[in-house]
Amino acid sequence: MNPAKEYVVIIPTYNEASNITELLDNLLDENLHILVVDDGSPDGTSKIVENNSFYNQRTFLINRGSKKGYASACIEGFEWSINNKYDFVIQMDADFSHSIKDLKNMLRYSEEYDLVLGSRYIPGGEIIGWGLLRQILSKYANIVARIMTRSKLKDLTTGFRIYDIKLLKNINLKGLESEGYGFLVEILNLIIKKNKNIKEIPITFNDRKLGESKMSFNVILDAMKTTLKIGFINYIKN
Ligand SMILES: Nc1nc2c(ncn2[C@@H]2O[C@H](COP(=O)(O)OP(=O)(O)OP(=O)(O)O)[C@@H](O)[C@H]2O)c(=O)[nH]1
Ligand SMILES: [Mg+2]
Repeated sequence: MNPAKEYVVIIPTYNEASNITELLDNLLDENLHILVVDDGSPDGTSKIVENNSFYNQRTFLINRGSKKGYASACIEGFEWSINNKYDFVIQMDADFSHSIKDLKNMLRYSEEYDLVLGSRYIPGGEIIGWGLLRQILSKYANIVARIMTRSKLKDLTTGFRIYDIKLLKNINLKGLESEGYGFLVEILNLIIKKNKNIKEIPITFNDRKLGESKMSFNVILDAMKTTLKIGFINYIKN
């Protein structure tokens, strides 16, 4: 693969000032383009992006001004990537839970598949640093998502992905309804229905070391509601 022009990394951010500088440096070292979609983080994340030496050359920013949520940040990033004629879109968190080492491995498969998923739940994949409750919740969320989407994929809630832009162009992004992490299952459900080639690659997911967690009971409840709704619609449609 030639990452010089056609790959863009979409990074949604909310209060990631402690992580973003190092992450941008690491991604720029890999010769990738980057779009940060920030929701007016009070900690000045967007200022740091604007001060990056490659700003508006290989590092780009959409500052949405106020907290509008993870899903719509990703979707805005996807639309921007289509408009700016990239060939592949990498979706990645800002907090180093997703590693550059795993990204390099995933990139080896990006041209062969429509979607590459960084998977925590296939052999070779792991999670480091999560407490038992969060591990159980994530594992069960995935079991439910697998049943609801009738898929054999093991990690449907991973936010570490590489999409072929043709795939994103084929999806009605404006029609995606769920906010938060339910969106990960919602968009994957549409891709599964289109019988696209999806590849899961094992990753090591590290819990964030810096910055505050945004995970909460409401976020989990919301994602669960979305997943059940998707399943209900899938089952009544056939
Ligand atoms: N633009 C935007 N980004 C967000 C929002 N919520 C979370 N993010 C970003 O989305 C990515 C994933 O969110 P995280 O908070 O790391 O979620 P998580 O990994 O499930 O949980 P923790 O790491 O424990 O916080 C990170 O880069 C966040 O900064 C939001 O409302 N708007
Ligand atoms: Mg995180």
